[in-house]
Amino acid sequence: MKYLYTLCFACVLSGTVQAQQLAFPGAEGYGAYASGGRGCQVVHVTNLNASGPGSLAEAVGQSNRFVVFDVGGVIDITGTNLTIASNITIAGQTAPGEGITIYGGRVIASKSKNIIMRYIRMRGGKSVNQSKCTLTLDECQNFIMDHCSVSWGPWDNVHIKDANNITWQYCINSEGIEPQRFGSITDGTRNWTIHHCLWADNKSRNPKMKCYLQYYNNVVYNFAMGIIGGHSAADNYQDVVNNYFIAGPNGSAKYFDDWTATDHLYSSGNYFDGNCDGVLNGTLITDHHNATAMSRPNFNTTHPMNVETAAEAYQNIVDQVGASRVRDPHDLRIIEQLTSLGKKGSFIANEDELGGIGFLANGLRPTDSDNDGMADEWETANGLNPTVNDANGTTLGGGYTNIEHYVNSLAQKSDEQSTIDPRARSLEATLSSALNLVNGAQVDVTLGFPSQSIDQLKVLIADAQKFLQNLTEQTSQKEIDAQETILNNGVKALNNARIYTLEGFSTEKAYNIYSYGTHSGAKDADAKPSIQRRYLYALEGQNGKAGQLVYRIGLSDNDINAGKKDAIAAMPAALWGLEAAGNGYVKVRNLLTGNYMQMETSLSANPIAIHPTYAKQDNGKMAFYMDATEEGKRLFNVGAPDADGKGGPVDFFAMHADRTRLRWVFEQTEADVVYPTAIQFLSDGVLRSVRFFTLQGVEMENRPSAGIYLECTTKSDGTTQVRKIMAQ
Ligand SMILES: [Ca+2]
Ligand SMILES: [Ca+2]
Ligand SMILES: [Ca+2]
Repeated sequence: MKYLYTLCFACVLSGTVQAQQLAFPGAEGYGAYASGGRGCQVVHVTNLNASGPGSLAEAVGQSNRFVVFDVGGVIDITGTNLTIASNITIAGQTAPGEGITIYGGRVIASKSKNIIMRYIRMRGGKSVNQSKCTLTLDECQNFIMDHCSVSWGPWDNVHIKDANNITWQYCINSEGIEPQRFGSITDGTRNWTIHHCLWADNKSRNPKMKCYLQYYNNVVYNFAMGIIGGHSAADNYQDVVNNYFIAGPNGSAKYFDDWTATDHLYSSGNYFDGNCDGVLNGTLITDHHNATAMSRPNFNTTHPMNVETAAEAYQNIVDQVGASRVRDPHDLRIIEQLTSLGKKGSFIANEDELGGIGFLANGLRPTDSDNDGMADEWETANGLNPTVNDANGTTLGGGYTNIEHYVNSLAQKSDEQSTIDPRARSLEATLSSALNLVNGAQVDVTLGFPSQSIDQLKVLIADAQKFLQNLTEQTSQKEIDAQETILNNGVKALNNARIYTLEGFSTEKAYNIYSYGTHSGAKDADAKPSIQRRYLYALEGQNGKAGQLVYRIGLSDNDINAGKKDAIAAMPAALWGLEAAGNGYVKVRNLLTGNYMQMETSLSANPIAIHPTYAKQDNGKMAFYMDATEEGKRLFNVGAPDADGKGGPVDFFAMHADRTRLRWVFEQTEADVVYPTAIQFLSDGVLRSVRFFTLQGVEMENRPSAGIYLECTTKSDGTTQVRKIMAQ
């Protein structure tokens, strides 16, 4: 999958303009003025991979980016960390379906500056180092995290040391896991606002307040210890205003704990409900534990604050805390516990107690014709141009770029609230793969699907989504299975429709045809462009006649990225023009010789699905094919196949290869297509009769106008000779 992005015209870096421009409407507190990736390159996350092109890790790994999501689901980063650079907006609310969860590893924005992160779930889990946290923000500056969910941290859920100008709002911090099961730890963080956050099922540190902190309108639920003082030699300052502390099944009355005189605590409007009776009926907190009681707030700030009563904040949190555009099953569980008001909830050892991370439904990416990150429908409704990249325009005013207006419009509960009925998991999984197919088909730049076929599957996807939304207990398993069958048939139909299309190819451009390199003993998955590129190119034959196909090893991606020039890629003999042809053929013509290769088109939309095959050395010839994986159809070949028509592994050009190890890539180059004017045909012997065969071996009445053919010649002595010719 290609890594798609739009150009950055005027990336607004931190502090250069509009110092008082809010990160987004509703931003409050010390992090409210972060500008994130405003004006920066729009980068699409196109897959759920842990790394590599199209991944979230690659999107946020470099500074100055505005990140949107074309897919929804779980990004499993087990074994790795995901690092966020500076001047980044992560617009998780753009993810279709049930949104994005990062699972299995740490998210780190330490020492980074100016980040807006919205609608992202981060669930570390048991594979995270036991002394580490799910999210680490050490020495981070100008950071606002909104409608996110952070859980399953072994040490704490969040580690935030010596950070500055930070806001967390409308976030869930829950279910810290073994060994500590704690919420968040800090030391030395200044100018920090936490408001409208839900802290649930953490034993302690909700958070630890060894810092300067504004803490208003939060709910802390089911804790052994609630908020913790800094209890350090250095002074700390805490404004704790209008929060609700609610005991759960593991509960205690230690809503304030570990405070000493160095903690300067301003406490006002806070309530504690410790009776676990299913009703919100707490009493006003009037004690300060052992902290130094302040009679006025410590902080006299000018940034926006929307302070409600503790009871109002409780309701607001129930309604919208977390990545609540579509809440995932884990956040739904936490909200269900909270609203039980003391009846439900527990500390957990790790996610195994919950059945693991589970599955998130993907959704249909809205049509975005110019791929600037803004949906056509929204662009049209707002007077923007859905065929021109105007993401970073400021047409809509308000100090925000156009794409900021777009993502801000998505920052609310979706109409498509869905949770997965256990009986429909298989249907959901099919739906997810169908969505991946359709989403991928839209963005792939190589051989594509007919748009009509994509639309047909989209209709079936919409039907399945509607079916799932309307699923009730009365719906039978038979009906669910029938829906899945319909969708599966639609997926198959689209896969079969891959032939006869050249969407994405320009006949004005040339292409390199190369495969990825492998090594001896390699497995299918080992074929990587970083190892080597192996080119197919044509030599001009004797007397300017038919060319000969040659297979040569070129430089690896690593070499090319290091600045080396790949001589083979630059040779006209290695450059090919692609043209659509009738009757399901794709014509591939070599730039040097002008000769065509002809393909029986079962080309996949995804180049990795095309595999070459080498035949054994039969009749002194080396056969060479490309097969389409799904159906085993021959795409083109040189030479003759062996008896089984497939060929087996051979040593060829000092390289061991077989049909499973190489992947073919058609890569557009900058060269224009200029063909030689005169093409001569190969001819020898006295011909009595000539029959022409396509590469599939189908006899043809007349010689087609172009292609590579097997020529079957019957000579005067009655013998038959079969050989390849290339002709125009
Ligand atoms: Ca109560
Ligand atoms: Ca658009
Ligand atoms: Ca546009």
